[in-house]
Amino acid sequence: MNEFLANVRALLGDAHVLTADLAAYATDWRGKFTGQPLAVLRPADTAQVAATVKLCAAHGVAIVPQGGNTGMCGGATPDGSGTQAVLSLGRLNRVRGIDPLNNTLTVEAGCVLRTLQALAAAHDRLFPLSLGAEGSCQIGGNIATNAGGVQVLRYGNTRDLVLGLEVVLPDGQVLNLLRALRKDNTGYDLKHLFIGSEGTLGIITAAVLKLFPAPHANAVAFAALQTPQQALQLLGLMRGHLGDRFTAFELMSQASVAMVREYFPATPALFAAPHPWQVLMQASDAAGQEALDAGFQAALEDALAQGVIDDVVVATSEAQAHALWAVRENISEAQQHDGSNIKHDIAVPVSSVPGFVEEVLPLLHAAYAGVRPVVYGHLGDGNLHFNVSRPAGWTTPDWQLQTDRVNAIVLDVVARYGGSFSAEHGLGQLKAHEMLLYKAPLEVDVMRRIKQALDPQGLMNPRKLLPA
Ligand code: FAD
Ligand code: 2HG
Ligand code: ZN
Repeated sequence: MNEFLANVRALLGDAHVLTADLAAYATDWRGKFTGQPLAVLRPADTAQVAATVKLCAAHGVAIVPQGGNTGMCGGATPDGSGTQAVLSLGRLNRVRGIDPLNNTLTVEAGCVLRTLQALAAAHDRLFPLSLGAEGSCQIGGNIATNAGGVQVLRYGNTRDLVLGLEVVLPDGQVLNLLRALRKDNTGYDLKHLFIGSEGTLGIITAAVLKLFPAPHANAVAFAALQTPQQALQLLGLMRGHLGDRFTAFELMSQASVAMVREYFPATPALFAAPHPWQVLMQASDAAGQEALDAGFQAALEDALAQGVIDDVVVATSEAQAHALWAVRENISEAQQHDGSNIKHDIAVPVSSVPGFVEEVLPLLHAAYAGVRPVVYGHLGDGNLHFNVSRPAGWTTPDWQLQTDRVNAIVLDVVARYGGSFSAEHGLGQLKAHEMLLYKAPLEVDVMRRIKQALDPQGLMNPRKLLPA
């Protein structure tokens, strides 16, 4: 290891091979996983990433790629052996080019998502990926996890937003797939192998991203309703009125909103009395505000007239729209303050969400008196964060010991609905084991064959995504 460290220092410079004060790199955002990195390596560009990976391969050093370290599944956290190097992508933060006529942006992996959104806006374009961690997550991490977020309903998830990639393979070769084409049927589309591969097949160093016309009009509202079934009806109604202008549809249980109000006391009460379920909606349009407002208003009036919603608050300013969004975006952090919860990031067909929720909740309550399910998420995508907070009187460690049982209660029902045990966060080390429980053995086997073909030494993010 000393020889490896000496060589990598010669390559990157002493300042970019960290072996002390590594706490920020050793623990995940949730504080659930802590590892012990051999070192943190901070290459400056693709050539340095390639040379570093070659050096790791020559010395048999395992690599854990790390972007903004906001992942939910411990994918960017090394194990406790002290033998794995964290490869931090933060210095690869250059914009290589923007082509407004082609509607593309070519950037390096370490660019922070919010800076890319701002860059697109400065060119009167939209880069639509949007999620609570956007101030610190990096585009490389977004691509490696195929992140979802709050505008998938209209624009798709990260996979749909990537036209080209540059990847350093586990042997240190640079695979240049940086094409800015919307049509290209020349064999297997290799970029899709790396999107969502969570650092297990190579290191993403750059990408060509899709841009869209900038929305100049926005409408945001928070609606109160009684059941997820009504929320589903509302989704259909809003889309019927607004078509593709309807961009976000986020469901929240009352417990989720109450938790935000408890830990963020400045959060306003939006309705006179609590309602069992609430929905945050957004529509946007490249054309004028008046036409959008009229369509949005007509849709909401229709929903009220049909009794689909009980009440609604429509934002009348940008500041109010931000305040409404803050209620939704703060749920995750509120749950952190409340003590760790047993997370489920599940997907079922959109039409099955109400049935799924109605089936799981009684099972949980029967198993654990006083259990506090905090259910919210991207209903428009059939993706719920079905996070189960500990019952009153339980300590966090005691509750964590229930993880396998709680997982089985929730995920067995997900499986019966033909759903997914990880809709948008990936697997990392949190959910890798579920592969064996809920994926067909042949599917897992094909994944293992791909891993073996690209990473025969097994050095790229070992034991993440695929269980040992
Ligand atoms: P990291 O956490 O650093 O890494 C994630 C995984 O990608 C790891 O396996 C890592 O090894 C790998 N990786 C990172 N960079 C590279 C690279 N360049 N090449 C190869 N592999 C790499 N996720 C959603 O999908 N939707 C949401 O709505 C959402 N909301 C969130 C809200 C909050 C408050 C927080 C804290 C997180 C949220 N997330 C959400 C999860 C997280 O932000 C995303 O998964 C994000 O895409 C991770 O990016 P990152 O740069 O932080 O990656
Ligand atoms: C969100 O949609 C994120 O807010 C985080 O995906 C979900 O913390 C979670 O479980
Ligand atoms: Zn989410």
